[in-house]
Amino acid sequence: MIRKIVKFPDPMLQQPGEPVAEFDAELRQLVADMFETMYASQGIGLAAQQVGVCKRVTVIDLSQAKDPAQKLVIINPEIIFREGKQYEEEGCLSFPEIREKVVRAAKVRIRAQDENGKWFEMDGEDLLARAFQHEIDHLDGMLFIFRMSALKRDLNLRKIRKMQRDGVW
Ligand code: GNR
Ligand code: NI
Repeated sequence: MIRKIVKFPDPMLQQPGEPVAEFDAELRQLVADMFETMYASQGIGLAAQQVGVCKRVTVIDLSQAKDPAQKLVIINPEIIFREGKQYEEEGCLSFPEIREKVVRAAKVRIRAQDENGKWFEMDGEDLLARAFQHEIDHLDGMLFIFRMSALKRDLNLRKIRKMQRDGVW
């Protein structure tokens, strides 16, 4: 089932997610719905808060459904290693129309659980590292607009306010 994507400034987006303790049917349904919702919106990642669920669950698929081997379910993640810097453009499904460059680590290693509760570690660089950091930020209640320079943040906040006035946000 496709779920509705929560948009900024819904307070849900700035609330840290609760760690997942039960790897049950409800969790598997959430994960399935998150993939379906992400694909329907042409995203490469999605965090549970973006569908109104305050849990530390995220899905990533850089192939956008073209390669099943690239589907990642990442639960209760932490970044255990980071290296280097990259400064590239990001978007966020909770900020339609907004794209901006954000500073991130170039490489990260994460430790996380899969949908069965099994712990794994995974390295990512470039776009995958960016997706890991963007999604884990969501799980901590942190949004990419607060990673921009103050100038870019204010410009984008003003753009959002205008879209809200025009009824297109
Ligand atoms: O679809 C998305 N694209 C993207 C591009 C660069 C870095 C991160 C992302 S994630 C984003 C979808 C989203 O909002 N995930 O939370
Ligand atoms: Ni996002």
